[in-house]
Formats: sequence, C-alpha cells, structure tokens
Amino acid sequence: MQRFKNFSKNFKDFVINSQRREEMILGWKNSRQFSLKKTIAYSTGLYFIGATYYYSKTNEDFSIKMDFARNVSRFSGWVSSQYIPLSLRKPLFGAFAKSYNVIENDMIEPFENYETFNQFFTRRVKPRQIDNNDEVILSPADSKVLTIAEVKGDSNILVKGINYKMGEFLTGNKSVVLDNDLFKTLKIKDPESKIYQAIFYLNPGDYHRYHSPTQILAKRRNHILGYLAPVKESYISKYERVYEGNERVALFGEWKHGQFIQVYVGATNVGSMTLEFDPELKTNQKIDLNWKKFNKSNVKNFDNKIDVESVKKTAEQRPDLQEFSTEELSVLNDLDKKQKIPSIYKQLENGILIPKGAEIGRFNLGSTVVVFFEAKGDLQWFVKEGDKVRYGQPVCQVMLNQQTAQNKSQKN
Ligand SMILES: *[C@@H]1O[C@H](CO)[C@@H](O)[C@H](O)[C@H]1NC(C)=O
Ligand SMILES: *[C@@H]1O[C@H](CO)[C@@H](O)[C@H](O)[C@H]1NC(C)=O
Ligand SMILES: *[C@@H]1O[C@H](CO)[C@@H](O)[C@H](O)[C@H]1NC(C)=O
Ligand SMILES: CC(=O)N[C@H]1CO[C@H](CO)[C@@H](O)[C@@H]1O
Repeated sequence: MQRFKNFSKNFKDFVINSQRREEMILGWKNSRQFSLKKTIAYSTGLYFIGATYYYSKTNEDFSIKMDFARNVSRFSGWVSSQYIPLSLRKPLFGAFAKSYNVIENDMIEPFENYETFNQFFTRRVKPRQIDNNDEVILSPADSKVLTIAEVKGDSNILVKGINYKMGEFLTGNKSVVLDNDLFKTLKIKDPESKIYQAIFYLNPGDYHRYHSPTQILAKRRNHILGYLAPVKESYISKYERVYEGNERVALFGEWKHGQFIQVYVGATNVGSMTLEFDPELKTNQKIDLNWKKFNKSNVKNFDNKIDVESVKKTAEQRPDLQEFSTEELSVLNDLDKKQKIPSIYKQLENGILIPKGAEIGRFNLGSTVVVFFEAKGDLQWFVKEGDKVRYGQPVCQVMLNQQTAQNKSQKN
C-alpha cells in the first residue's frame, strides 16, 4: 500500500510539478539502476519471444499468428510515434545510440530535435559521395552483407543452410516457381546474362533510409501482405519461410544491364516501409477481413500511358475543357500523376526514373533489403559476406570482358 502511495505521489509530482520533474529526471539519468539498454533489450526480447511462440506453433491457425505479430508491430509503431518531452530526448536517444552503435558523426541534427522515436530512427544523415561509374552498383543501405550469390533458379540461398523460394518471394503467390522458362524471363536484356542477388541486413542503430544502388527505371511495385517475423540472422538461420511469409514491398525496374529488383522486407516491429514516389503504398495496415479472403498482393504500375478513363473523369470535372487533342490529354494525365512525386524523380511514359544514390524510402526500424540484378560478363565484388557497408559504398562492378582479361593478366 505504502509503495502504491509513493508511486502515485511521484507520478503526480512528475505530471504537475516541473521542478520535481527535472530533479527526478536528473536522478534517473544518474542512477545506476536506470539502464535504457536493459529496458530495450527486455522489451524487444519479450516481443521476439511472443512472436516466435506464435510462429513456431505449427498447428495454430496461421491467420491468428499473423494477426498477433501485426498487432504487436502496429502497437510498437504507435509507441514510437509518441511525442517525447525535450528533456528526455538526449538521455533516451543517447542511450539508444550507445547501445546500438549509432554513428553520431553522421547525424545532421542533435538528439533534441527529434520529437518521437520514429523521427530519430528515420533521421537523415550527412550526404555522401556517390560513385558515378554506371557499371558500379552501390549498397542500398547502411547494413551488413548477409549473402551475395548468383541465382540460377527458384530456390536460392538465404543464409547458410536455409534456402528460400524466389518466385513466391517476389509475387506472394506460392504457385509461381521460377524454374526453367519462367526463370529465363527475368533476363530482359540478354538471354546470356546472369542474375545475381545481394542481401543487406539493417541493424536497429543503422540509418534507416534506403537509396538507389544505381540509376533505375522503376516499372512497378508489388506490396505483399504478410507476417512480421524477425529477420535477424540468428532467427532466419533457424526458421524456414520467413522471407516468403513476411510483409514486403518488391520494386521492379531496369538498369543499364537489364532487370533490377529490390525487395524491402518487413519484420517484427517494422511493418512499415515507404516509397517516396508512391504515396498510395500503405504497409502493415489493420486487416479486418479474414486473411484468406484478403488480397495477398497489390500491384501498382508506374508507367504513365494515357489513361482514358481518368482523363474522361477529369474532363467531366472541368466543363471548361470540352475537346482535347492527344497532346492535351497526355498533359492532363501527366498533371494528375506528376504532382504526386518529389522532383528528384522523373515521371517518364514507361516508368519513374530514379537517379543513382537517391533516397527511395525508409523502414521504421531495422530490416532487410534484397537486391536482384541482371548483368552480362564478369562481376567484381568489392565486399564479402559479413561485411558492414554504408549506403553509397560500391558493392560490385560489371567488368567489360577485355577489362577482366587485362586485370587478370596484370595479376599474373
Ligand atoms: C489484433 O487487433 C484486432 C483489433 O485491432 C483484434 O480484433 C484482434 O483480435 C487482434 N488479434 C490478435 C491475435 O491479437
Ligand atoms: C498464382 O499463380 C498461378 C500460376 O501462375 C496462377 O494460375 C494463379 O492465378 C495465381 N494466383 C493469384 C492469386 O494470382
Ligand atoms: C482484390 O483485388 C481485386 C482486383 O484488384 C479488387 O477488385 C478487390 O476489390 C480487392 N479486394 C479487396 C478485399 O481488397
Ligand atoms: C580491381 C581492378 O584492378 N580493377 C581495374 C581493372 O582494370 C580497369 C582498366 O584498366 C581499371 O579501371 C580497374 O580499376
């Protein structure tokens, strides 16, 4: 009882007495017992245990398990968007930064300027030098390289001992198996090309925005609804089907040497992925319908062909414009779409052009980016599995054949 009285007195002081509040916060800051690292570790641990529990019970109804993980993630999303008083920001974000090795030198603004955890997670960093050689592919994010490999069919290595199914991963449809003929359709530039994959894992302390590894013409995206299991290496090394099951956004496009696909994978507490040029994309939304009835994937095309229906509608709302020439129609249609995307991207007729190194979107906590690309000839990798990389850092380069030969003979 006494304890409860003390607690409620302290609580009341904290709320209404600003001097007491300052004292208490100072006390917490100096107290040995107050360890944010511990608190974060325990609560994250609890989330993971809960999610793992639901995930691993195989005879449970999958839709219930999924609902649970999504609810947990939506809740932590809500928590991380709550306003944090100025005096608490430095101690909270500072402790987080220490625990998760945030590179403070990289930050543009001081801790005090972030009003919520989410703002801090998704902070900007100082701009970096971008290698403009268009044969070079850059890292999309500050992250750890999990896997680099050539992919040859539907079943691909995720981490040692665990494979995943590429067709289902890209489409959300279990029946799509990228074997033989279907796999060949990935090579849009040259049937002799190879397809490579590189997987980048983001830690909670890393910068959370992802950037374009090269100049890309984005053609479409596929938002695949799903589960939110952890994507930590220790977890995906143990459980199969994490990548096939988790919520994700696949961005399909083209680069100099053909196909270029990026998949942003959600995880526990990270339901939320964004694309700067696609405001309609909303991830980890509440699903009120039965999971089985719900559309599993939502595709949006980024082309800008004349959409007669939408032009007609615009025309009905604008009686002043009675008759249109083809050019006027396309201008009208353009206006509709152009206003929605930031000016660093260019809306072209067959897609959205994203410059090399440009910001593409963000995660609300650490997660994973998987990159697939087509290239002919030899690749030179500048990184190896397990390396820490930063966005903008060169990851590999397509070698023109004679260049490779030259380099090889130079080595000998
Ligand atoms: C998830 O939240 C919804 C409402 O927000 C609730 O109806 C549902 O029962 C929750 N599911 C689980 C498994 O907790
Ligand atoms: C999944 O893929 C199969 C095989 O390509 C196709 O027949 C089926 O219609 C697809 N299902 C959905 C929901 O798109
Ligand atoms: C599912 O997708 C179809 C076609 O895109 C659409 O007509 C339908 O309304 C969608 N259903 C739900 C529940 O979103
Ligand atoms: C890694 C390496 O040495 N690459 C070189 C191969 O040869 C070309 C052309 O001589 C150089 O530009 C590369 O730097």
